[in-house]
Amino acid sequence: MGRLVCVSNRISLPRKSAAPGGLAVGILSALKRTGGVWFGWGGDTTEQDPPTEPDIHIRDGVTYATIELRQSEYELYYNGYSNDLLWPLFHYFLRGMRYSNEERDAYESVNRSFAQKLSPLLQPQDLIWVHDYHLIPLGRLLREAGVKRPLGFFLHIPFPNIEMLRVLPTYAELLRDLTHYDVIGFQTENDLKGFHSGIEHLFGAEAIRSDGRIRVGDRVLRAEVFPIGVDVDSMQAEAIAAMETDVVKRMIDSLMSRSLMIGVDRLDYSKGLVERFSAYQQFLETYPDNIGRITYIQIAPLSRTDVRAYADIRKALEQAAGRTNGRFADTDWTPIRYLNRNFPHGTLSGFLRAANVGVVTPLRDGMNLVAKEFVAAQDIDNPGVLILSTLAGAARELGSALLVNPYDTRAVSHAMQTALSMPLAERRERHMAMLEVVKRNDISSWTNRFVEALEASQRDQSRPRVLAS
Ligand code: GDG
Repeated sequence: MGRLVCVSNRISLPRKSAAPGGLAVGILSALKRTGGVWFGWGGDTTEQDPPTEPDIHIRDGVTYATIELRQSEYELYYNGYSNDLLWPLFHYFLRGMRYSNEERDAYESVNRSFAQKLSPLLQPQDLIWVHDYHLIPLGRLLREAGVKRPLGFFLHIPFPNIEMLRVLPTYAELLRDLTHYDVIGFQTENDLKGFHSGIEHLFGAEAIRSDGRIRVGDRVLRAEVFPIGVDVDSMQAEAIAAMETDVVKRMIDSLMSRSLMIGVDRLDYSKGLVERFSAYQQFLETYPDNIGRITYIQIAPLSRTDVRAYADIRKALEQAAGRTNGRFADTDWTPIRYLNRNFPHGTLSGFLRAANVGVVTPLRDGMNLVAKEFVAAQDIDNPGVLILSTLAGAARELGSALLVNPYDTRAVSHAMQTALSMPLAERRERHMAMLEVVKRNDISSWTNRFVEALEASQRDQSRPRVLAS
């Protein structure tokens, strides 16, 4: 296999505390297995012209190549086009989206500078794997820069159906840009269907071949489903070790034998936290026997703090947690412990293991790694129960969770009650079924399958006549 070169908007540098976020968690686990290069923005902005050459750090077989961005461009490309437009649109939040041509231009120009700085680093046998919605045009721009190697793209978030996508003034350009890659990966069948609907709209139904490959002009590309997973063995080992640490022991002692329900999410409106808090309040009202007997810990590290919608959701959550605590708390009990803190991953895994219930109720999510981490972290002899949104990609695989519609707060509150009273035999049965899937679709299977598809795509391009329909 050639050298794997992963490219993402932001990279997690070694020794800096890990930024919470599924993309970084996934890429780092993949690169630790294969070695290779991780290229992306290092987190620094400048008012002047950024240096033309990336900064290079090598650690544990991974080369980290980081670039700087100009502050003004970063705001327009990252806060603006990526997170005020593509993120809400792809998560079906039309009300939250805002289009600006200036931001669109900055998106193109930042992608161009990624291509200019990346292409001189590439070697003849490299396999290039671009990640996520910030970098959709990068494939086209790398081709323009003369890169001939296989190019893969993985979308970590949902891909909307064409009727939704058409709201974007540049939707055709976005779809065309995707066709410059050799392999396009999605989290679920549903996302792939969304992409197919766009391809059909733009190029006609005949562009989608019976073997699932897509023909655009004289190129053939693979669009497939690669559900991202977690490193199950390391998550299990981390969780077991974390139970012996002071921080996890102190948390468990502080529960005073109460049941624990936990949520771990970046603070993001797509994660359904406002609805979840309201479901929890309804749960305490509807099933008052639980008052004083359960503690709900919600860990929600801040993210994208410069984007307005994130400031708004933060305020709404503080108010919601305050309302429930104000109404139900006692001198020796707080119903919700709401923490906007970032914890080390090991500590989180201990918290997940200690929990009786994991609550993962996004309003829309590409996959949701926390759901899989919760399953991996459990004690198989006495596992907790997962409550999972049907609108998370993970629900496609974790059918043995208690599946809920996150908008239906009554159903979610009922699921909380069901989870807390579930007999051991049923908990074990559901957990075992989920663990099997989480193991099968783990992080190495995600990485290997994607890299294999990328290698196979080389053969597709070199044998166009065999593949012609
Ligand atoms: C995107 C897609 C898709 C959370 N808090 C802390 C922390 N985390 C870690 C979790 C988990 C990751 O961050 C979050 O991943 P998710 O998948 O849940 O969500 P997104 O960040 O939105 O990820 C998502 C994912 O990409 C991968 O493709 O599943 O659908 O939206 O690993 O454990 N990690 C640390 N401290 C925290 O406080 N260290």
